Amino acid sequence: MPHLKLFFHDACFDGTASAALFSAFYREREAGAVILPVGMQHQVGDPFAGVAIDGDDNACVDFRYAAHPRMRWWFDHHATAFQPPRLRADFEARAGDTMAFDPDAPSCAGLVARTLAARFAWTVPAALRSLTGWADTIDAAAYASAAEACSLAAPAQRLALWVGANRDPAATARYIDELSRVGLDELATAAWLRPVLDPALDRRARDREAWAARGQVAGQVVVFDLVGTDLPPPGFSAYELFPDCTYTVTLGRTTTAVKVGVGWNPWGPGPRRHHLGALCERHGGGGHAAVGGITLGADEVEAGRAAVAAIVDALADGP
Ligand SMILES: [Mn+2]
Repeated sequence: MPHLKLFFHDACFDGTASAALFSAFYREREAGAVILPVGMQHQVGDPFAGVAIDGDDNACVDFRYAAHPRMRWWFDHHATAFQPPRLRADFEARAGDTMAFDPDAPSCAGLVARTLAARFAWTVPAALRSLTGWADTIDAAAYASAAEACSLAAPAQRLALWVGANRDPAATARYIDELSRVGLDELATAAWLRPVLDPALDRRARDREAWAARGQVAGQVVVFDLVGTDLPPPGFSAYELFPDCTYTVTLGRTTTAVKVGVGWNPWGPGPRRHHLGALCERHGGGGHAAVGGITLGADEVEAGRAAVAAIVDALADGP
């Protein structure tokens, strides 16, 4: 039996959706193929260091390019896919029908489906057709409202929560395999997902109440100081809970770092008048126009609080 090693962006709805689509395609192409999904995480340095790219055939979806002669299939849409940038030359030289890169694609799942359809005349099975639309929406956060972004009503949104909460690689491999056969609606009813999904749903409801209680509104900014709690950053829930805010500033501490996060509310009342990455740069951080962050040492809570105060001041400034 030929073995395919399928590297994918782990703990990511789009990564697993891309892996499921590619699995469905590959099974049709190579009857009897055994597919071994391998979850990958971004890290400082080469994430493929020490990872064996040694399947009879090897594929990678929704994750950085590996300049390895045995990586035959590769699909990604991240602008940061080539690290260091000179790896792009290797891709340009090798990319044939089995590789595709499109940094403008809202999801990798969509890129996989489109590319395989165009080059191999592959038809996405009916049960998998809703996967690409949901991957586009979830990966690009293309929601009409904060409430929609935080909703867990749709099967895809509950499965995305499971994918983020699950820590068992064997369960993720089973998830990808079943998703590739039955699609989102049927998989979302699977009893074996409940031991991870139910606590994650409860936890989300509890965290939401705690964020609502802790958010401190300062003009058009809402601040979450989460140091000393076990709360994760509120993400889009901040904009659902505080719809009148234009920016959020979050301070949190993990075992290894104090982190400041700054975001702009895309569904909020005001335009973005500040470059949030540049604002964070003043305090040793960085980021993009609409989202920035600062990472400090785990014992630097006071420095983090000072940065939060300075950023709140800066955001209050201006028109
Ligand atoms: Mn993606």
